[in-house]
Amino acid sequence: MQRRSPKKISTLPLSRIKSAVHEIVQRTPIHDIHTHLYDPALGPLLLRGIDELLSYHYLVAEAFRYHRMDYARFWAMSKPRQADLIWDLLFLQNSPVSESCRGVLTCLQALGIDAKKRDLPLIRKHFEKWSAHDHVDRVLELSRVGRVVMTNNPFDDLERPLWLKGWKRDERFQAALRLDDVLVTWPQAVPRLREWGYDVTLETSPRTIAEVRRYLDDWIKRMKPIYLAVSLPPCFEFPGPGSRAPISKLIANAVLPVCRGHNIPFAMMIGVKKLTNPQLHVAGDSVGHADIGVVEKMCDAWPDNRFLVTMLSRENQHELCVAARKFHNLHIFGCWWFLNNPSIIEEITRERLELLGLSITPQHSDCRVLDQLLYKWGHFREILAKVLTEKYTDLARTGWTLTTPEVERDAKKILGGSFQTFIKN
Ligand code: FIX
Ligand code: ZN
Repeated sequence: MQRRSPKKISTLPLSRIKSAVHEIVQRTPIHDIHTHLYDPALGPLLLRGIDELLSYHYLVAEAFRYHRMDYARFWAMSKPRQADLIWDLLFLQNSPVSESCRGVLTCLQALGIDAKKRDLPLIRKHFEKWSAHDHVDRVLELSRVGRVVMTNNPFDDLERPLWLKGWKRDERFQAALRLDDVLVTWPQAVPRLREWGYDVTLETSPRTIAEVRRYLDDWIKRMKPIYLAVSLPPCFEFPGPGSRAPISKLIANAVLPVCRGHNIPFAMMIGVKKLTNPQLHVAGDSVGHADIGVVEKMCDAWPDNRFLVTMLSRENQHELCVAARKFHNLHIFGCWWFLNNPSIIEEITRERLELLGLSITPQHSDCRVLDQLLYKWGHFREILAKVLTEKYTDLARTGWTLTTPEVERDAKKILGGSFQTFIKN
């Protein structure tokens, strides 16, 4: 039988690269590997709608730059009243030029809600008609986000009982077991772990280490997390054998061995200065430059562990790329928090592609409000398409030819595929 020659796939001419890349990046589904969203079955834990969008802690911090209201008085206000104040200050009295404000408008536009009338009560009415499940379906479809990784914390008094009861999981929402309470505030964690039947003491004795491992095993079995995660301060030090600090001993002797045993990565989010202004609550965290040497030494000391790392300081980004070139058990991700602005996203994405090719996950959304998926990914896709177009154009100018399936393959990797490969191997 005559073998048919493989279908000839036409190459992309220079003139078509831009439109092809933009179209492909726009339609490629996303694996959003770090958010604060929840399976809709978890009810009120999943924040959604205009009042949550406006009272997002990024906008709270920005609004306080325009008013001197007593902090306690602001926090005593209801969410709708906080939203009214923020809408007035950041959208009506001043043009909403900040990324967080523009994001709210992008969400409304994507949902087909007209903000031009600037009628907040009318905007509220639009959101009232959607049930949580319909809202989730609509936003995931519009944002083309296929998978969302949650941030799950057994120390959260609202969340823990829901996990103990169990529910039929929405497979679009994957779990990540968060360890800040155990690792960063160990003294406060001890009594709670003991209350839950884990025989731990403040001293991180071998018995305590064994019991922390049991705690991790129990929650890994319950949550089936795709990674364990912790947010670390800029001063976090290498948890070497001689370290005395509980966090170091717990990471080295409990977390990393458990991650190896379950073959799941450990995610370190490094560089947060917690509650620099405590009166701003969750909006009060700041940023500090961390020592990249800690990341390098951990990747070197534990070659059988896989590390997902994002760093909060812009000044850490280039050295994080170089560290990733040295260790294939290090996968870097996201333009986190204060980096999630177009000017910095473009700079970081460009340097990552130039130093690491496609072996990265350049963005996560960190969404706290469901609707934010629409802006955090809508804005990022534009920037990614622009940077990728430049890179492919550079290639074309060397005479290299590109096909549409190759661009589709690359976009899929960058928008979650490289992460999926990393967590599997
Ligand atoms: O530690 C984290 O997961 C941070 O992303 C959050 O604490 C932070 O408030 C946030 O949502 C940033 O985008
Ligand atoms: Zn986060």
